[in-house]
Amino acid sequence: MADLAQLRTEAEAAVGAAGSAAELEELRVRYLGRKSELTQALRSIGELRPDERGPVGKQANEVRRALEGLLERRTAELDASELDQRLTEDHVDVTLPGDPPVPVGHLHLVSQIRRRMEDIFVGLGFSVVEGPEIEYEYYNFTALNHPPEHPARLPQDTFYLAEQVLLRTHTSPMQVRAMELKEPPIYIVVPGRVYRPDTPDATHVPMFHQLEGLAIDEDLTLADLQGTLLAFARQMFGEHTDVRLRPGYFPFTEPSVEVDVSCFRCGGTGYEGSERCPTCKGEGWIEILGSGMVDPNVLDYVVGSGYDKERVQGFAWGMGIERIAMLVYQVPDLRMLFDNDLRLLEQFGAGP
Ligand code: 2NM
Repeated sequence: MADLAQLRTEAEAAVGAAGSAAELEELRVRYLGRKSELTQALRSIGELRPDERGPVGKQANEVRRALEGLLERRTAELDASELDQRLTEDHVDVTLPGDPPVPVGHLHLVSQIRRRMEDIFVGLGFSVVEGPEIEYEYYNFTALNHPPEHPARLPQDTFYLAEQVLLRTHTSPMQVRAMELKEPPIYIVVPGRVYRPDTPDATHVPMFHQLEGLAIDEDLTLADLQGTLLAFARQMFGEHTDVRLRPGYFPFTEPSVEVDVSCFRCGGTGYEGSERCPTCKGEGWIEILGSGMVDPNVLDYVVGSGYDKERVQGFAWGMGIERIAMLVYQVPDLRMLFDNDLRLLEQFGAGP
């Protein structure tokens, strides 16, 4: 007859040291299985003397129950520690930034500047609106107060697709559409592609981007235009920037003004040390856009929508996005913005 007390001690030590479910299963077979000493002992109780059968059977059953209980507890313990381990090792911090396996790209310089401009004007209360690139001559010229003989209408200066249908030469036609669609107040900016048949050089390409703005409201004046563009200039070029308005001419505004910003490179001095500032060519000022008070003739074209010209005034402006990008990124030749040479593009990786 096996020594049940010793068997129990040995089995308890083995189960306590087991480190996996598989090991525990092995031990269950070894100590409680059909061929185990304990099972054999229980089976052969009948062969014992009658007075031994009671105490031995009792002890053997106690050992079996103790081992069963121990195996169960050890199984639960191992399950729990395995879960703990998985929880600490496998945790994923979803707040960490991504770690992409390949470098991510970024928006083109023109798109970056376009978005910065949109953000600034949205901050000033303007909405961003887009319009068709294929336009009617009516919206591109007629409603914008270009007389029939205006030279910009000639095929030398405008891509015609059909009679009275063209590629827009500015985004202003969408501003006429906006005025037809909605009563004042209107505060919109219209970014997008525009087309003019120019031979490419350092300052001309046949397709470029504009961002135009339009404000229509009661009692707007040139001072509102100046304040709006000053706020824009300071956010775009730096808080110390000044703006200067010079008289200009556009068919759709009266009066019209050319807008300069003080040079953000030399601070308006025109000098960098004793050298002429290369950004403003020594001028101290840089022309960035054209603008003016919307000509009453333009309002007349949309007056069907109930504008009271005695009270409703407007100002508008147009600027080239590439021109601003060239200034900000110090790109010397407009064509470089269309070459898509990575040696240029990879220098300006801000933002997606
Ligand atoms: C410019 C300069 C001045 C302009 C005018 C209008 C409209 F629709 F209100 F008549 N839109 N944009 C405008 C005025 C554009 O670009 C240099």
